[in-house]
Amino acid sequence: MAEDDVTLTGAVKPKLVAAKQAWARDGRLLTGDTSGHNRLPPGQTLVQDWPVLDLGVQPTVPVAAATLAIDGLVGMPRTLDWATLQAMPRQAWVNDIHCVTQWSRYDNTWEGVPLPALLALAQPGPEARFVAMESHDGYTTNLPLADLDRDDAFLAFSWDGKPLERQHGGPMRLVVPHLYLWKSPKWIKRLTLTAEDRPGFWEVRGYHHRGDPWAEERYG
Ligand SMILES: Nc1nc2c(c(=O)[nH]1)N[C@H]1C(S)=C(S)[C@@H](COP(=O)(O)O)O[C@H]1N2
Ligand SMILES: [Mo]
Repeated sequence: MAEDDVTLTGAVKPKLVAAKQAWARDGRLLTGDTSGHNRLPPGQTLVQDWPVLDLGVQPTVPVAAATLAIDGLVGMPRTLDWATLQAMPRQAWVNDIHCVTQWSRYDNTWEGVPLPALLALAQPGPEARFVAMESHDGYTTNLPLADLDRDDAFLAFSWDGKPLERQHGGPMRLVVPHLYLWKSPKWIKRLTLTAEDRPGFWEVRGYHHRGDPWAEERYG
């Protein structure tokens, strides 16, 4: 096995996928209360631990394979390798995260590189309005470019002062804290800028294209 081979552990959990698809069909967890400016978004429950949520397949990504491609409607397509990413100016963040399966976790401390700095390296074209994101486990999700090109969205390498654990997307994942956490791909490998929105894994199964937790954009 070459040092840059990605290995996959586990199998996709069909029951989990079917259950979450049924939630979307039935509109579960919706409260109709989108007025508040509370720290806890409507319908959410605060947790102290950090649950692990994914399709059931966890890739092991050696740093030799930990590259981030930025392509599509860009002036300069890039494949940024680990050394290049580590050499970029780093920042720290403290934020709250919100999973559509109802849990929220406060005061997470992270280190990484802000997404505007990464996107700028590829020179997004004027027609680029959306981003299709792809991970090593085959997971995909989509967002308007404006939701990634903001200073609170970042590529994370560490959590709570330690390298990001594999189960949470290590060695690197995106974190987009103003939206539900399914918009924060673990084991990220590619960002493709597009003119049209391209729904990802959960979006084709009834989940929202944007996912603002305060507006309860769970489904649709
Ligand atoms: N690559 C990948 N990223 C993913 C997922 C996944 O299955 N694969 N699941 C998403 C969902 S639904 C959630 S809630 C968060 C969970 O992140 P955590 O396991 O670190 O809590 O990851 C998101 N990013
Ligand atoms: Mo989730």
